Amino acid sequence: MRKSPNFIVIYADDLGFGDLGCYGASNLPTPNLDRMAKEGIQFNQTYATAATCTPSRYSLLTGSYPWRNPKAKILKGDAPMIIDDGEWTLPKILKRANYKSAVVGKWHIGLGDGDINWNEKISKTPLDVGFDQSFIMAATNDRVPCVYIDGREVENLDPQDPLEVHYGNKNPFPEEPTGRQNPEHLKLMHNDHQHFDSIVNGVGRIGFCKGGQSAQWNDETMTDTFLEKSKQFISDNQYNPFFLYFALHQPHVPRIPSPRFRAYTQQGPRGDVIAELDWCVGQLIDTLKDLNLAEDTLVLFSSDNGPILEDGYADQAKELVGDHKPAGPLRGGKYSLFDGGTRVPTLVWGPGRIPSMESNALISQVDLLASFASLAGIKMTPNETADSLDLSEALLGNDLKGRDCLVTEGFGAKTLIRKNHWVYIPPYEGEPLFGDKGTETGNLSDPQLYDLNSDLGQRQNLADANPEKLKELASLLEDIKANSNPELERSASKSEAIFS
Ligand code: NG6
Ligand code: CA
Repeated sequence: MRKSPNFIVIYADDLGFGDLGCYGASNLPTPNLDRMAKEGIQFNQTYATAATCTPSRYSLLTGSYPWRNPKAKILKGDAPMIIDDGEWTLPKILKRANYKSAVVGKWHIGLGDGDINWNEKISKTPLDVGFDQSFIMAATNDRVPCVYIDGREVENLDPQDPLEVHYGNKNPFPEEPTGRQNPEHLKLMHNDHQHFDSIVNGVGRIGFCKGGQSAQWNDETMTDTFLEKSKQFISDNQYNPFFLYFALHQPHVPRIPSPRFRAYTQQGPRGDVIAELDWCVGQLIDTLKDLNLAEDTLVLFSSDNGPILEDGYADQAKELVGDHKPAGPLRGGKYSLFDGGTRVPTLVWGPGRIPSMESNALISQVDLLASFASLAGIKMTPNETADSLDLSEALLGNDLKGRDCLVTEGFGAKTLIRKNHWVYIPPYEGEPLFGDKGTETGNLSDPQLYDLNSDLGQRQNLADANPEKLKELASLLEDIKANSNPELERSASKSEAIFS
């Protein structure tokens, strides 16, 4: 077994804490992920930093909380790159130990540095923030452009049919069909007023596009495409250390599985794409085994934010969900300040290195940067790690405690703090429900305090009953936001002790 493992992060999109068999889902077949959980560590207290995608992904890669960067909010498909040149990223750090890195799948952290010309080389891509290879979709699968970007270029683009992309209220391509004006072209109907712009593959997307026909992705083969690219990268790098960030699109909308998984579950497209995701993970694990890399690789599976049933398309997710609880016992989901927004299924697998167990260590995805660096034997200074703590011992199953506290955010960078088993949500204006999607936002004009030990579902607000705790957490949150992170100082003195 090699001392420093390869790292693979498999990142699902909008998968909830209750969406896998190993976390209690009873009528969704997720045998591969359940096996990973059984053979490795199932973490019950791991958090994405945000209840939406861009900010969580930004933190995972940079080791920095998203609310420190005002640009880290849900991005349009043509938004500029939000990682600055001077920022550390996981692939940049791992380069110090000669890791080769690739991103395959959903990016959504911005591209280019202003107006993108999709027909030329793109100036800022994952290749500019440390990745050696990149095969991505720009944003989400419900947003234009609906093309793959290989390195700096749109794949399969015909120069005779240039691709144009536009976001805004006014459609600059009135001759092209839209979901709003041409619903007869749709094979999947939108049910809000955002997912009805340009039609690609019979699905209305957010944003307008024109041209680039030959480059358009096929939603049904997207998983196979990403899987093939990942397998190729692993195989090409089997003799050197590597980091693969495999960012899958399931179960984000539009949920269009390969025909092999159509009607595979009782839960309609949302269940089917989760089954497809599970299959894909199984294929990746098989690849590692076939190449004899299983013992040299640490695979971490997680999700970027909590679940949502309906998010823009009439795909029967609500009607068919039955008894299944996508967020498990947690309150809220995607967009929410409650735990269902950010507490996500998290598995770590690595035969020979990772024991078979469950862990309640408190971990934030922001910690992956410092933890992977540490596992790769890379020494970092505290200012390089920003908010990221070295929780490598927790990832290996040796430290069962993890952090004391972490900050997460709901929709719109509204921050909250968890310390040990206490959660404090500051007073926030806004609707109690997110649009007509049914998710509870957690907004309340009064402060909220919950004790997760006695009240996992966050139903009993103890703010009035425990003013001291409330004050303690409120001031800790302010401290961290003002940049003095007490935990980081603690971990810095710990690492000095280790390295001196
Ligand atoms: C929202 C979209 C949603 C999804 C989300 C991003 C509407 C009403 N909602 O604005 O469908 O695309 O952005 O999801 O359009 S995320 O997982 O990438 O954060
Ligand atoms: Ca997401």
